[in-house]
Order: sequence, then structure tokens, then C-alpha cells
Amino acid sequence: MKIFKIAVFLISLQSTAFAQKNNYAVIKPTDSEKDIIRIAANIVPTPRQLRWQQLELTAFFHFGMNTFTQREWGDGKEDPKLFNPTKLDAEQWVKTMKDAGFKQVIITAKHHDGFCLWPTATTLHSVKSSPWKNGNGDVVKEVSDACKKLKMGFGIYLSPWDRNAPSYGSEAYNDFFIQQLTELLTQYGQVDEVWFDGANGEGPNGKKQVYEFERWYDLIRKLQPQATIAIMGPDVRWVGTESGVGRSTEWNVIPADNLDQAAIADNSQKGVEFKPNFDMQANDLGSREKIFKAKALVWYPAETDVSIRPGWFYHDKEDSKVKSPKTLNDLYFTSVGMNGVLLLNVPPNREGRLADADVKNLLDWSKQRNKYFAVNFLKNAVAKSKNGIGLNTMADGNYNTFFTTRGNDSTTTIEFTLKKSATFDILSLQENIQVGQRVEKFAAFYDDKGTWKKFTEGTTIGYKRLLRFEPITTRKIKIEISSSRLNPTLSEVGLYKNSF
Ligand code: FUL
Ligand code: CA
Repeated sequence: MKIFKIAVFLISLQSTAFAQKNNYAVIKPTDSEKDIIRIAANIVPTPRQLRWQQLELTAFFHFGMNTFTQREWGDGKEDPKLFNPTKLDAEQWVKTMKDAGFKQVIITAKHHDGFCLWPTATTLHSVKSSPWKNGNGDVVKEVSDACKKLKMGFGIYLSPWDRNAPSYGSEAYNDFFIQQLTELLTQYGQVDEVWFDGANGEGPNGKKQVYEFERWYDLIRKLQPQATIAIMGPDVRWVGTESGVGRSTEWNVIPADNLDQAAIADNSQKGVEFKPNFDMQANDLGSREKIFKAKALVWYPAETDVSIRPGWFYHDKEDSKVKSPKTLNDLYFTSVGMNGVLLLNVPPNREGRLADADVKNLLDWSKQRNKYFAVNFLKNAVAKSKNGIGLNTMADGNYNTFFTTRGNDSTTTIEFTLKKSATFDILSLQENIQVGQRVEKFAAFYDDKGTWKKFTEGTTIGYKRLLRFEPITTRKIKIEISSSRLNPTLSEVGLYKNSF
């Protein structure tokens, strides 16, 4: 009995050792192209990156001095007395987003104008000097409390660019910024995301700041290790547009040639705390051609940020320009449906509430979305494949159970026979990214009275790929994966009928 137990223990040890994968890899000069493809296909997200990816929908609240001056970028000279929301209700913000299916929110604790929404000890340019609650208010606390109450993720945006701080442009600003970050990371409980913008303009004295990114990252890892660091940070990358539209080919594994190679070899996690130093707007980030030339590879997924209104902050004149439920639905397909996470900005107004039009459109959209995604026509369909395993796992609603191929097969075809004929116009595909991102080319066909007709195709899948097409009525479809970096996986496959 004892011997048996030890044997089981050894086997499980071995399998966990085998299963241990990293979110980065260094490419050796001796690695062949074939080696590089295999290495890339085995890179996986860290637990914090996986959690973030699975949120799918996250929200931004741009709120602050600009809300009261009706500007997009303040210059830092604004009188703190201008900040005076009359009916601030952070719970209404968070509840609305929760009801719309969002899982996490990010508050602009400080935008470029330097005005702080919490009573910081670092400057008087804050809510403390405003008439709101006689200088005793704290917007960051109200949002974080609402998130705790409603079980929503909570994140902070802290602008490195500060047009008010007199020390901006000098060494002292770095300490000032660290102190602000420390306050935010220690006074509000759990922080799930820290968002740093790339803007790096001049401060009040005309000087630019040299940012100490590594110091920020070290502090966040120490104080809030579960938080993803976004955009100017190592966990989450900017998709490259502010239109809400991602790439139809979106690789999560991309070159990161500024990784500290020595630190990685040393096995200290420090090496992956890099800041992006490449063109995030480039069309191709992770193709074979790109990764063949890489010195290192890293899991670096895309966040698609866009505002529900033309501006990031609330302006009366944009009340009639709130994106419609249909447009929001389209954005879902071009962000989440293109292997990204949507970061949708909904700016509170001068009362300190989300405006009626924004709330209505968000809730209308989510109501319809929930309804049409509730019926997967592939549920209980019969799946067949010559070289596949896990055939019954692709429509079980469980992301962790998945289909893959036997042996070394990197191509496959899966045929699905539906319970009965159905009409659909959406195909949803999900790879199991806990294994890696692999699929490079796929197509889907439907049975049209005995002949297979292609109805959609694509390149990458990743965490989620949603495709739309003219409605099709059939009982049989097949999915062909014609190119994959290693054994392809499919966690979930769905057919739905859009109601928009
Ligand atoms: C930009 C900022 O300059 C905008 O004001 C906004 O905060 C957006 C999310 O990032 O770079
Ligand atoms: Ca599954």
C-alpha cells in the first residue's frame, strides 16, 4: 500500500513537472524553424493572464476634472473647486456594468491633468480640495467598495503623465508616482488590474519624465501579485486601435526581444517584467515569419479599448452620440470575437452617474446577447473525426474540457450532425489556451443537400473567435483545421442565431 502511494506520488510529480509551462521562452541561435514553432505552440498564459482573458468584458470609467470642464485632456491648471458631482453613485456605475455582463471595471484615479480622485497625501490637487463632500470624499473608495459588494473585479488607471505635479520631469517625480501607486495598492483592498497609458508629454515646467517602469512593476507584483499590468506593462498589450476593432489574425505569442535573457536563464521571473518596445499598431505581430526572427517569445494578449461615446470623458453634446445596442454588439464581435478582451469606456456625467442613454443601450444589448447566445445548436450534436479525441467536449459549456488530435497530427476535420435542422449565422470557436495557441487556418462547411459548401474561414482562433455570415439552414456542418503549429485544440464550438 505504501509503495503504491509513493509510486502514485512520483507519477503525479512527473506529470506536473511535464505540464509546467511558461508564458515566455528564449530562442537559442541553434533552434531550427521547426523548434521555434513547437516552442511558440507551448507558451501559455500566466494564471493572472488567463483569468483576465476569461473576463471577456471589462469597463473603463473615465471620470475626473475633465468631466466638469468638458475637456478630453486637462492642462493641470484647473481649480479643484470645479470638481463637484451632485449625486455620485458608484454603485449605479458598477451595477449597470455587472447587469450588462461585464466582470471588471477600471477607474481613472488620475488622468493627465494630475487631479486625484482619492485623498492622496502626495498633493493637494485632489478631491480633498474640492467642495464635494466638503473635501472628505474618495471616488476610488466608492468604486472599490461597490466592486466588493457586487463581486466585480476592480482596477485602477494612474496616468504617468502628470501636467500638474511640479516635480514632473525630475527624479523626485518617480518617488511621488511610487507613493501614489502605493496608496492605491494598499488602501483599497484587492486590485485586479493596473492600467498605464503610454502618453508621455511635458509637465508644467516643460520637461518630460523618464519613467521607471521596472520600479512600478516590482511594487505591483509585491503588493498585488494577482493584478494584470496593462498597456505599458508586461501582462496585457494594447490592440493598437481605439475603434474597438482588433485583428482577424491575432496571435497571443509574439516576439519580445527586450526580455532580459540572463534573468530568464537564471529562472528569476524578473525577466518577463518587460515593457513593450515595438509597434503595437503593426498588422502582423506573431506570424511564423515574425517569430522565426525572435530572440525570445512571450504570451502577450490584446486588450481592445473603445468608448461608448466619441470622447473618453462625458460631454453633454455627445448625449445623442452614444453607441447603439447594435453597434455595441458589433464591437463584441470585433474585440472578444477576435481573441481580445473588450475594455469599454462608459463615462459618468457631472451628477456622478452613468447617463440614461448609456445605461439603456448597454442593457438592451446585453439582454439580446444573452438571449441568442443561450441556444447553441451544436448542443447534443454528434461529432465525428478520424483523428480526434474528446469529441463530446466541444459543446458541453466547459472551457476546460477539449478536443484534440491523436499522435502528432496538426490537421483535422470534425463533422457535426445536429439533433435537427437549424438556422444560424454565428460560429464561435475557442482553443484551449491553457495548452497554447496553435490554429493557423480553418474553414467551416455546411451540408447543402449532399454537397459541402464553405460558409466561413479564418486564420487564428485563440481564446475566442466569432464569425458572422448570412443565415444557413442545415443539419450537418464540418470544421476543417488545415494548419496548426502543433496538435490543435477546441474547448468549445457553437452555432447561434444573432437577433440584431
Ligand atoms: C489615451 C489617453 O490620452 C486618453 O485620454 C484615454 O485615457 C485613453 C484610454 O488613453 O492615451
Ligand atoms: Ca468543452
